[in-house]
Amino acid sequence: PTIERIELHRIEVPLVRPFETSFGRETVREVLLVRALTDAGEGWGECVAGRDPFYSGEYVDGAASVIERYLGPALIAGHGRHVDEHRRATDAAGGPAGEGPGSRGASVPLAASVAPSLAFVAGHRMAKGALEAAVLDAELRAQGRSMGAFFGAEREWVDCGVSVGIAPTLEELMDEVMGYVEEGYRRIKLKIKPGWDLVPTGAVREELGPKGLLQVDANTAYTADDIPLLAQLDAFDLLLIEQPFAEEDIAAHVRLAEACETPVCLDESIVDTTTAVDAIDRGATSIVNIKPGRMGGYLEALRVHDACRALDVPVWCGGMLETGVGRAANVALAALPGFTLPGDTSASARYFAEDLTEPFVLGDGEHRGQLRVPDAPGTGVTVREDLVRDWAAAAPVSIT
Ligand code: OSB
Ligand code: MG
Repeated sequence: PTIERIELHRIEVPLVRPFETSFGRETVREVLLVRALTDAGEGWGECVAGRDPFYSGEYVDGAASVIERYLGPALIAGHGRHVDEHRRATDAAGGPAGEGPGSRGASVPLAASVAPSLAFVAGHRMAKGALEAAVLDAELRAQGRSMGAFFGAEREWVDCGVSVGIAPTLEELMDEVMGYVEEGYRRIKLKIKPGWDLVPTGAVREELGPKGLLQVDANTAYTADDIPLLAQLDAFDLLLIEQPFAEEDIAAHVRLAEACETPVCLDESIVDTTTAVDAIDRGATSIVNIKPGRMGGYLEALRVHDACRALDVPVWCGGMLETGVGRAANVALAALPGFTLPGDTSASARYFAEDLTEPFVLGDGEHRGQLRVPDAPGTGVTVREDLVRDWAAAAPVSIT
C-alpha cells in the first residue's frame, strides 16, 4: 500500500454557543482536516488541536506547519520503507512491532506504519494522530470494515455525557444544564476554575438530585495549595475530578487523591500508554480520560484502553469539540468494553448548527442519551466537501 498525497484543509465552524474553560473562550471551532489519498482509496482525519496553544502546546497553525514541513513529506517519501520494516517486525514478533502478538495493528499495515514513520519528530501527537486517522479511515474503507469492527466495539450505542462551559451567571448555567438533561444526556461535566467551583457544582448537584451523574474538569487551573478547597468537592458526590493541576505535576494529583474521596482523573497528563500506566501506578489517576488525538492516534488509544482494562481502571472517551469526522471515530472507540463511563461524545447539535458530516443525533426510548456507533466502512460518515470549501479559512495545502 502507498500514500500518494496528503491534503490539509483548514475550516472554521461556528459554535452554537461560546465554550468557556479555565484556559479560554471559543466561539468558533477552527479545525484542521487531513485527507489521505492512497492507492486503495481516500480517508479523512480530524486534528484536535485548538486555535491557540492553551489546552496543550499544540495549535492549528503549528500542526499544519509540522505536517507540511516534516510529517507529510516523511509519510509520502518514507512510507514504503516503514511499511516494509513494519511488516518484517510484525512477521518476526508474531504481531506489530511493539504491540505484542495478536494486536489489532496487523490488519492495517499502512495505518500501523504511520506512528513509526513519524517517530523521528518529537511530540506533535495531535498532528500525528490526525494523519494516522486519515490513513486508517482510507485503509478500513478499502477493506469494507468499520472503525467499530476494527477497534473491537462491543456495543451498538454509547452513553453520552456533555461538557458544560463556564457560564456568565449561575442562572445561565442552570438553564444550560437543565436543557441538556431534558435532551437526555446521561452525565453532566462542569468546567471549573478558581472562583467558579464549589458554588456552581453544589447548585447543579441540587438540581440533578442525588442520582444524576456529575463530574468536574479544571483543565490545570489549580495548584497544590488548592487541595483543601478541591477536597470540599467530596460533598457533591462526583464521579471524578478531572485534571486540576499542571500536565507535568503528577505528584500534586497523587496528593489530591490521598486527600479526597472523589476519584482523580487525568486528561492533559496522559499522552501515551507509558504515562497512563505510570500515573495509575503512582496513584495519580484512578480513571483515565482517553482522547486519541492527545495520545498520537487511535492505535495508541487502543493500547491505553487495553492497559487500563488489564489494571481494572475505568476509562471514558474525552472530546475536543470535534466535527462529525472525529466524533464518528470517538463514538466507535467508546463502544469498547473498558469505556464504562459516559463520554464527552455529545450530539452534533450541542456544538454546531450544521455538522461537516451527517449529524450525530441522540436516540430515543431505550437509547435516550446515547449515540449509535456508525457501522459503514471507515468512520462510517461522509465528509461534505461543499462545506469544506464553504467554511475554508485558508487555501488547502497538498503534500506530494
Ligand atoms: O478538557 O475535556 C477537555 C474541549 C476542548 C479542550 C479540552 C476539553 C474540552 C471539553 C469538551 O471538555 C468536550 C467535548 O464536548 O468535545
Ligand atoms: Mg479535560
